[in-house]
Amino acid sequence: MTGKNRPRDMRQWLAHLARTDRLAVLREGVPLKHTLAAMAKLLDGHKAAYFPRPGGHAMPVVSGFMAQRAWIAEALGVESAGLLEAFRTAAESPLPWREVEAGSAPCQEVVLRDVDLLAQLPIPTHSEFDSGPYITAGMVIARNPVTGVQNVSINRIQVHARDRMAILLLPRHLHAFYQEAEARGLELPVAVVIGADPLTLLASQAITPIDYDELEIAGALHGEPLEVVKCLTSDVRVPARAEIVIEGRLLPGVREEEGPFGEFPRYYSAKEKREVIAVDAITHRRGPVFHTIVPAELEHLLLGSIPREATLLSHLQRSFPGVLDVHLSMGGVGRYHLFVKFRKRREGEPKNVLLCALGAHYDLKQVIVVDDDVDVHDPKQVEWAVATRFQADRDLVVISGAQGSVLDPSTTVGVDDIENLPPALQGIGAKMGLDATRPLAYAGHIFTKVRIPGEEEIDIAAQIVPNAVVDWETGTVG
Ligand SMILES: Cc1cc2nc3c(=O)[nH]c(=O)nc-3n(C[C@H](O)[C@H](O)[C@H](O)COP(=O)(O)O)c2cc1C
Ligand SMILES: [Mn+2]
Repeated sequence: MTGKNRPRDMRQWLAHLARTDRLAVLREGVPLKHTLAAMAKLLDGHKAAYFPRPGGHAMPVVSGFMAQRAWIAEALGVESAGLLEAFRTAAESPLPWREVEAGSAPCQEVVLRDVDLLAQLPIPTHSEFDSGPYITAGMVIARNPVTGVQNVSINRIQVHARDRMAILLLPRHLHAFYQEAEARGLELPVAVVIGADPLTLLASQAITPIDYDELEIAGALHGEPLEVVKCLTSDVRVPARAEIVIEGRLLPGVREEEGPFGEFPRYYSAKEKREVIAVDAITHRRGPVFHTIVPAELEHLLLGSIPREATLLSHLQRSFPGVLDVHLSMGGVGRYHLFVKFRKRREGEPKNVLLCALGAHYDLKQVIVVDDDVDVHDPKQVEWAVATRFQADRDLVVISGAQGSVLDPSTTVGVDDIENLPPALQGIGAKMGLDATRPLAYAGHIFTKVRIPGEEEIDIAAQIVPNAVVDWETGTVG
C-alpha cells in the first residue's frame, strides 16, 4: 500500500490482510472469556484473528491486525527502515480534519440509545486474574474544557454495569482535561472509538504537547484530512469511518473500583478506585467489527513503541547527529529497553548518548549503545555487541533512585506497605547504560567483524540447480 492506498478504515485494512493471507478466521462461537484472547495470542504476530459470533454474539471481534512492524510500515506506504522518519514527519506537520454532517457518517448508521454494554458489544475478558470484561482498544476522545482542542488516547476501560464503565487515567492529557472539568464540578464528555484504521490508532500514541489533536496527526499519516463527525450527544468529533462509538461523560467526584488487570509488562496492576464514565449512547456502522487488543502482545507493544521510538530518535539526534537508529526491544516490553545505533567520532560519546536517552523518558530502564555495524532491530546482534565489546567495570553506568515505571514490579521489592504507598513514592528504581561500542582505534583485526567477501551480493536461490540428482558413486550431477 502506498500513497492513496493507505487504509481509510479498519475494514479496508482487514480486507487487504485477508487478500494477502494474513487474516485467520476462527470457528464460530469462541467464548469471550479467556478463549478468544488465548487464540488471538497464539496467532499474534503471524495473522490477524477474526472471530465470528464470539460467545454467540452477533458482532464479530478482530485482534492483532497491526502486530508486525512491517505491516504498520506497509499501511503507511513506506519501508520498515523509513517508519520512524515517516511518523516523525507526520507528527510535525498535522493536517486539520474535515467535518461531515452529523448523522451522515458511517459510524452513526445504527444508533442505540437504550444502552446495555455487555448485551450490545462483544467485550472479552482477557487474562486469568482480570476483574472482568475490558475494552482494550478504545480510543478515548475528549475536548479540552478550556481551549476546546481535542485529545486522543487509548485507555483500558472496565465494564461495570449496563451503562457504566471505569477507566485508567494516567497523568497525561485526558487526565488534565478531566481535572479541569472536575475542579469546576463539570462532567467531561468523551467518546470511546473502537475499530479504527491502523494509522489513526498509531496517531493516538503520538507523544505531543497538550492541545495537539492526534486526529490531525492521523490526517498527516493518511496524507489527507481525516473525516470526522460530531457525536449525537456531545460536541466531541470522532473518526467518521470508525466501526463503533460509545458516547458518554466522565463524572466529577466519582471513583469506583477497577482492576486487577493484566498489563503490558505481563503483570497485573492492582484494584484501585478510578474515574467513571456514564454511557449515553452507542452508535455503529452496519455490520460492525469490534476490535480487542490482547494486553502485552505485539499489537499492544508496537502501538506504543513506534511513536516513542520516533520521539526518542529525534530527541537524541538534536544533540548527537551520529545517532542513526533506535529500537525499543519487544523483550523489554517495548518501553523499558532502548538500543541505540551510533556512529562514534570520539571516545566517551556513547556515555553522553545513553545519559541523554535515560533522561528523555522515565520508562527507560536500560540503554545499550552499539556501533553502526549492528542492527538494533535484531536482539541477537545487540547481545553479540555486548558480549564482545563491553566490559562492565569500564562501560557500565548505573544511576540509582530515579523515577521509573510504576508498572515494573521490581521497583516494589523492599518497599514496606506497598498497598498504601503514595504515588509520589511509586516506581523508584535504577537506570543502567551500557556502552557496547568498540574502540575507534585498535591493532590489527582485533575488532574487525568477520565477513566473507560476496556474502551480501550473492543471490543464493538463483545459484541452486533445481531438481539436481547427485550420483553418489561418481559424485556427478545428472
Ligand atoms: C493498548 C493500549 C492501552 C493503553 N492503556 C492506557 C491506560 O489504561 N491508561 C493510560 O493512561 N494510558 C494508556 N495507554 C497509553 C496512552 O494511550 C498513551 O500514552 C497516549 O499517547 C496518551 O495520550 P496523551 O499524551 O494525549 O495523553 C495505552 C496505550 C495502548 C496502546
Ligand atoms: Mn495528547
